[in-house]
Amino acid sequence: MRFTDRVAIITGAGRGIGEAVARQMSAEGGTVVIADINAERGDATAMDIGGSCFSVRTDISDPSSVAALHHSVAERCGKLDIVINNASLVPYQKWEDITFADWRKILSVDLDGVFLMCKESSNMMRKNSYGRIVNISSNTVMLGTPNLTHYVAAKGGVYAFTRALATELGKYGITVNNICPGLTDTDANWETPHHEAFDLVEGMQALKGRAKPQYHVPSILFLASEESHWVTGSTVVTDAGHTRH
Ligand code: 4PL
Repeated sequence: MRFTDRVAIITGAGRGIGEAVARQMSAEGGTVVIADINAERGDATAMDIGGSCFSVRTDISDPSSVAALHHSVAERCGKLDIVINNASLVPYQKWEDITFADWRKILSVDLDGVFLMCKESSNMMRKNSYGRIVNISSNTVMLGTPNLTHYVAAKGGVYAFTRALATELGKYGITVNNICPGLTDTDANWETPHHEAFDLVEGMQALKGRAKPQYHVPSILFLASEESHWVTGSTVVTDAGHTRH
């Protein structure tokens, strides 16, 4: 099994794409730590996955919460091999309505959160000269999708940061890559009008159908596994050819 003896933190894994990754990584032998701001949802998902999976309530935009997460992983697991930076807020706001406070809120979770996680995680991974960081960006970075200016700015930051961090961490045996999913059938998208774009987006995809969270899992787990040892600073676009990146 690909993840035997590996310890992974997956942010936002209480549901959606993160949950799908947590389930498969766990099935392949990994010790999965669900870091979700919604403790009830994180606990319920961890309980359902069972085995060595557990959940730590985490606000990735809060430095002390991210530090506490890493302390408990160090205590309970003794090391850290893999981080999937999946958690994000998915807003839907017209440009005309966005205030600076809205902008700051999205940037603090979707970009600052990835910085804080990478900072703590890379310090832990360095101790074993091994690490896999997989950041979840979005194909909206290429598309400039409407009603998402703050989100696109944050995800574009994640995309560019991935390349720069790969440069910094290569010498420690840590790879840093990112995934750009397209529009996906998740609760987060059903909670906003984004789901109204499913048919329009399907029309633009080279492959037909509506993305389920599980469709992104093989690409994410490849980048999280030892098999991707010669890949860093790279991007895999899992959007059925919507952008043909
Ligand atoms: C194509 O990541 O990739 C809407 C909302 N449309 O969050 C996304 C597309 C959304 C996307 C996304």
